[in-house]
Amino acid sequence: MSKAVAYILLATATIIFFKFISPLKHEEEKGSLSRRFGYKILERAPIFDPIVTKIEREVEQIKQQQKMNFDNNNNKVVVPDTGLESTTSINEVAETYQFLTSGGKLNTTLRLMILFPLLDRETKDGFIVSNELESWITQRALERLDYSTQTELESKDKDGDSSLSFREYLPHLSEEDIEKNETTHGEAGWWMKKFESADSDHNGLLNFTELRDFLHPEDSKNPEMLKWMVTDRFKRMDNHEMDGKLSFNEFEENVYSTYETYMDFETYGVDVPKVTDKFAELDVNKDQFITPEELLPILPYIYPGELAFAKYYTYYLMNEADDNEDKKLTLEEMINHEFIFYNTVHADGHAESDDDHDEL
Ligand SMILES: *[C@@H]1O[C@H](CO)[C@@H](O)[C@H](O)[C@H]1NC(C)=O
Ligand SMILES: *[C@@H]1O[C@H](CO)[C@@H](O)[C@H](O)[C@H]1NC(C)=O
Ligand SMILES: *[C@@H]1O[C@H](CO)[C@@H](O)[C@H](O)[C@H]1NC(C)=O
Ligand SMILES: [Ca+2]
Ligand SMILES: [Ca+2]
Ligand SMILES: [Ca+2]
Repeated sequence: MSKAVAYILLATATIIFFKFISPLKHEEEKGSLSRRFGYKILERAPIFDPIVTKIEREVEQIKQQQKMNFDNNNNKVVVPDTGLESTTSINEVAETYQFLTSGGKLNTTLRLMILFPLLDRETKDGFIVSNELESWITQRALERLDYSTQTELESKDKDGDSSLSFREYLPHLSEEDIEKNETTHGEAGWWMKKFESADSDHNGLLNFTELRDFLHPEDSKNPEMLKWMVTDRFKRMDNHEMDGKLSFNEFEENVYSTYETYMDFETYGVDVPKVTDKFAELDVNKDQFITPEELLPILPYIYPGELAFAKYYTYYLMNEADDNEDKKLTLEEMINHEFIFYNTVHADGHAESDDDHDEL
């Protein structure tokens, strides 16, 4: 990779980040979205265009390389000249090139023209319906989960068995810490419990699938992992009694409003149960408390993960771009609303392991 290419990639990424973070001009007009919620979706939504993801990752690598050169050369800044060759073929860089305008920005109109037929798949009719959009965006979310899991695995798997032991994951913990088995948030015992919940075959190692659950509990299908997550959140919210269950007041104060916001969005406000009704419905054994198990049915609404946000992003895009309100997007409608497809502000691939989005 030449200096010029690296420079243009950096410049492009900067342009993407700053050019497209424009105010959400249209959302207020249609009424169903609060400004705050719109931003929240864009913060958590997957990146729509894989080429943007690719550029971001290349930029990340260049930065890493620069940092290494910086460190190795006693604070002398060195522009990398070979930094990407190991993981990025010249072809891929060249591919990126064809989509740049003469000003070196990504030509998003051209990109949408290229992507449109890839989305218009289930019935190739020149329209993108909600399902087609959702499956595309969900795929982007899955790729992102896999990428961050792979990155974490590669950086920590010292013995190369494609799994992580507890010590590989947290090498800084001392024997003493582990001995003490302190279970408050962030201490050895707390990590251990989380690790064990993710280790579904209990062999003391997290393979790729188990590690992904560990890193992204909200997106897990492992019931143990989900139960761990809810129990953990309850502990931190339910600080009066620590009984691990929610009373009606705790439910109303800490959970219901989040549920209501997402439900309101998903159903366009027509099907949002009242707090008393929802509490009664979830409290299956009628003891006037909600246990972590009883909360499982509404988890995607209170602790939405990447996959839930893929769905919300789909609704958002449909809502914003469907000018003639026929529940389908044409290429023209998408191009008219280009910026919302290139407006996500997520830092890719570096999700923190203790993934606290703190909705509650
Ligand atoms: C982007 O690409 C389209 C289609 O090739 C082209 O018509 C348009 O002029 C390009 N825009 C810019 C700013 O280069
Ligand atoms: C830590 O304590 C928990 C219960 O609080 C227990 O289940 C677990 O086995 C203990 N682990 C170790 C390594 O002592
Ligand atoms: C990881 O282990 C679990 C439990 O044994 C298994 O279901 C899963 O397929 C494994 N994943 C991979 C990538 O090997
Ligand atoms: Ca290992
Ligand atoms: Ca395992
Ligand atoms: Ca339409």
